Amino acid sequence: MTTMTTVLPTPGSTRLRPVDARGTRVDRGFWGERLNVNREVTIPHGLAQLEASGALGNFRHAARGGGRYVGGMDDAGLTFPFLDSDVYKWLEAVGWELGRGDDAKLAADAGEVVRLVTSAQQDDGYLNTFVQLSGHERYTDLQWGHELYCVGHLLQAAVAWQRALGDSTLLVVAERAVAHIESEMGEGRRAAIGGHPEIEMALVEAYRATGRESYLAFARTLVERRGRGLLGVGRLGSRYWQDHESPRTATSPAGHVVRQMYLDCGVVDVAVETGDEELLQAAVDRWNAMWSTHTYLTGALGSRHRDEAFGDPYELPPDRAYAETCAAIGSVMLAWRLLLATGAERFADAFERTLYNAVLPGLSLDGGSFFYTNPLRLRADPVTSGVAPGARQPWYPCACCPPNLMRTISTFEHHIATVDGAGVQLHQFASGTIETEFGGAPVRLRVETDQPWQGAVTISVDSAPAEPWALSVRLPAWMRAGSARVAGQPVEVDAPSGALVMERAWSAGERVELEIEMPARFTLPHPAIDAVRGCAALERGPLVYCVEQADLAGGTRLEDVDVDIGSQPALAAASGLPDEVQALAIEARVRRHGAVWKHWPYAPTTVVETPAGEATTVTAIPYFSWANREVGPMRVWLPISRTGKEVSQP
Ligand code: FUB
Ligand code: ZN
Repeated sequence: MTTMTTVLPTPGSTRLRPVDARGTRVDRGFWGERLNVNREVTIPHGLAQLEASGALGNFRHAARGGGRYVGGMDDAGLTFPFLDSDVYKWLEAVGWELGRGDDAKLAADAGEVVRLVTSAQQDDGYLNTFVQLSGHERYTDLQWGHELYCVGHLLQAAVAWQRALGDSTLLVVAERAVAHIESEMGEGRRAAIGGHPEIEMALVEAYRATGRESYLAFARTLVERRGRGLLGVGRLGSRYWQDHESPRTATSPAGHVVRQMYLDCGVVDVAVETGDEELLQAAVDRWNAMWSTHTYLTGALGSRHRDEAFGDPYELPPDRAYAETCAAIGSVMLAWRLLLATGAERFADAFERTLYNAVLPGLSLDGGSFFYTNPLRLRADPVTSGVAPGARQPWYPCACCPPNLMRTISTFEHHIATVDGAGVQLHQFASGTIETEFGGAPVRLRVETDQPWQGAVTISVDSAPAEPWALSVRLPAWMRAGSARVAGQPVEVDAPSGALVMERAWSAGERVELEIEMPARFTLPHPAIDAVRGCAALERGPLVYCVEQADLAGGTRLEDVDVDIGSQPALAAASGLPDEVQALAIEARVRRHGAVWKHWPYAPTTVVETPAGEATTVTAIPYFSWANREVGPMRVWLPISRTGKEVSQP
């Protein structure tokens, strides 16, 4: 059996190698529950929605050779030509899920969908139901048409089925579709690229899965062709699709966030497989610029609704955050690749922050509804659109995010541990087992933890090679202090070092007991993030917290609450949320400013006292769990209590 994992670099091309996810089982604790909900609720829900949305019907029509393409329609009446990709992402999730464990019903349902996809393919290998049904010319709208994007997702689903199940049915379909694209715009043919990157990383993975060199060469060509203006400026400018500058030289992220993230995944994949250090460094430089000036506290990306794009550096308004769920998913995909390529744990830190606080909020706790955008503040009585509603929706006309969540959660186990020439590295904390090998001998680790709620992580070595090897455990960037014992003996823990590396001849039965202190902490924003100046956010461990109207006493308005950052928040219970959800109680003040500003929301600096307000305690909940009760105002960034003068009208 091939190694089951999403990203499988050629041996020697990256610093770290993923372990075979067949040997990793997270079956309890926080992530065990998330995986379970995804499998039992979200994925079956996805199939029903693919049917209801018409995405599956499009394949049926295409198989019959005619019918109307059904493609969403947003507020502006736009049809989305990429509904095929919703089906492929769902299939990818199912492929990985079936690799995790049999499910006869799911296998039968998915088998039907695979047959449907197969039957829609045209004799010459072309496959895109939008083009087939709408009568558009093939490959004439590369800017917006998503033909390459959809085939990219098909390829990724196909690789999942091949790696997880040894089933190549989809791979045959996908390879025929790729061959068709290659015949049109492959090496030495029409110099063209797709408006939405995706196929680049899929081609590299297909190369890794099949050994076909032409896929890697084509991926590289697509990367090298970018930045030459081949797509034109369109209605949003060439930065929108990262065609303004070569990915080899661009030092900052630009344009549509998901496009940039997917492109950079392909860039890193091409770079490591071709040993192109310059190209890899360019991706790292862009990532550094992105992380230091374009990233929300939650790890979310994208502050412009109009073009779903990065804003200017530090343009990170909480209420106007676009923060698309797919952008966060693209970010964790990129972080994983950069971790493998460089071995730097800061990418695992980014993965953790983004996964908990920007990906997971996209899904309701019950697994049946989704956010497309993930703002860090919801005002009272907001005017929202279909894409940015205040409450999660069961599906969207543009449904890129829901099945993307499904495949991301299904592959959580792929991203926990790696191996290298020195030993095994544990990057993410989740209760379960990891089986891999080192130096030809089996290694079996058992992890027990109540992360993200408690700081204890116990790793038991069940089996290990006789020779010394290094077990490395990430020390999270949020960690300030902690302690550890190895085989009962205390060892020094240097939090800023990023990892606790323990090299020894491990014996079965020995344990690492890591205790990470997890006090709640207030976090301040960079002064240039003007929209949240004078505010603080609350974090604990890997989680970002927020205050939701549902937790305020009757009559208290969220915008009247400010917080005392000198106080130490205490653990508290969250009412109306699952018992496991750990809330925090914060010392706060409620100041009713309302009437003072009634006629004009500005005032001279010279007048009147700050309302003293009333001291109170407010409950904060993990941001990922917001909007699971009645929908109401929410904010991550809370005004800091100040004494002294405040402006008000005489
Ligand atoms: O264009 C395909 C997907 O739809 C993008 O990645 C998302 O941003 C949404 O626009
Ligand atoms: Zn999306």
